[in-house]
Amino acid sequence: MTRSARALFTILGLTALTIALSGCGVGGLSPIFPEPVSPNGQAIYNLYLGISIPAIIVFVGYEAALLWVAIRYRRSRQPAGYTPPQVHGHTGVELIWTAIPLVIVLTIAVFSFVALQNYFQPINDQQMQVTISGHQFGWDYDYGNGVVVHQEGSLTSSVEPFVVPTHTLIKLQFAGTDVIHSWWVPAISGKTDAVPGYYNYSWMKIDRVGQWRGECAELCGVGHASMQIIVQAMDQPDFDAWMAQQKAKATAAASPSP
Ligand SMILES: [Cu+2]
Repeated sequence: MTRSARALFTILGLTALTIALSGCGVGGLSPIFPEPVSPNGQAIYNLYLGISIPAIIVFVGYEAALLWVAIRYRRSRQPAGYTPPQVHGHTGVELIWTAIPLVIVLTIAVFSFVALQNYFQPINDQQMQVTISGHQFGWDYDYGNGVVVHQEGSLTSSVEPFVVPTHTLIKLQFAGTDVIHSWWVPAISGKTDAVPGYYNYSWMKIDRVGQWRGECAELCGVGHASMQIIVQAMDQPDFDAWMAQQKAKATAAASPSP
């Protein structure tokens, strides 16, 4: 094996190892798409697979053809002074390699547009609404009943979870109080910017109990890394108990004993 071939295999091996290790989810977010738990997250997941699988097939096929030509027709196998056929333009081939990518890009555009229309518009039939505001550096979740969860923390500290009930359509209203942040929990929905001055909207509906991780996806300053997100879904009775506890805490904080 030549030196360059060995170097190539080393790089490929290290890349594979990096991806495998970061996929373990030791503290960090996985580079592999997580299993979606909300219908809008499922829509992104389906698009992701629909685009990635054909793209991987095209990539592997193209690279294999390129390598085959480069090896099979390499200079050392040709007679000395050999000049390959000189081809200048071919209307048929040029039409084909323009039309195929055009069809591919238009197909992706149509599917993306349909997903955006179906799953990423503000909703009106919500059963609950939470206002999420991003600030330097953390998130506040206002349930609209006096309870606000403050979420702040990096990978090494504990992060207060944003608690939601299962089987409930929750409208999310996003605001920014200083600079632009972006709320992103890959398993639940797409990135939604929290912008000062106006509201952005998204929603979630989670049908099982669990915890999902996310983080601020817009570089917002020196404490950006401490804008970690944890969403915790509980069944309705557990959620009601949690909410009662939070209400008691909020009342106690509002009226401290003398
Ligand atoms: Cu941020």
